[in-house]
Amino acid sequence: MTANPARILWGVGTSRTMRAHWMLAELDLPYERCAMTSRSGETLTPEYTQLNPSQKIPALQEGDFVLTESAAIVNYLAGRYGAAKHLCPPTESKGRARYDQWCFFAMMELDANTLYVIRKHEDLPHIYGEAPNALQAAREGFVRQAKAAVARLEGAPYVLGDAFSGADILLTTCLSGAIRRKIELPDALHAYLLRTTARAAYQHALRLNQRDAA
Ligand SMILES: N[C@@H](CCC(=O)N[C@@H](CS)C(=O)NCC(=O)O)C(=O)O
Repeated sequence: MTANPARILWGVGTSRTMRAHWMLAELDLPYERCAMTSRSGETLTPEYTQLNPSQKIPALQEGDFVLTESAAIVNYLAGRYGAAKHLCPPTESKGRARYDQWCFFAMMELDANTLYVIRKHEDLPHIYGEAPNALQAAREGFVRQAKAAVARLEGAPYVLGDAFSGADILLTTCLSGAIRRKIELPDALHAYLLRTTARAAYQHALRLNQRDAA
């Protein structure tokens, strides 16, 4: 892949930045990497705040167009450049509705409602406070919600069936985040992760998602 200054991905080092690097790798799109990391203060500069007023990574820039929110970036790239690779179903189809269902499920039930609650109260209590009850409920909530994915993945290799899609990028990054937090997952989800993380694009993105990637 050669660098293309017209496309820049801001951010490395987190499961959310990984989503964007992974989709870019699936699509073999050239881009420049701006390797800023979380909680380093780099997202707080006036220059970056102008780009992303929420002061978070990742952000994707294509010329004048700036897009934030990792799931929106994944879906934009898949929709705009991924038709031939079928990385997300066409809009207004039932397939797309099902795709959206899994994307929102991963982002809300797994990422926002449980993993991020754990992150806030386990890693950042000096900011968000100690909240052992919320922490315990979030850990149990993740396990309970993950059962919905098990029910789906016992009958199919990927969330949409036989084809890998952007929804698998979102789900995989949430499940990997849970494993890093020592949340026990059922065997069906470990088997799923073996399938998705064996992809060449995943391995490539994993390297590019590190600050010091060559
Ligand atoms: N909903 C956003 C969340 C982005 C987010 O929370 N990013 C974190 C890193 S994972 C961040 O940039 N935090 C501010 C900072 O680290 O300075 C997304 O999915 O892109």
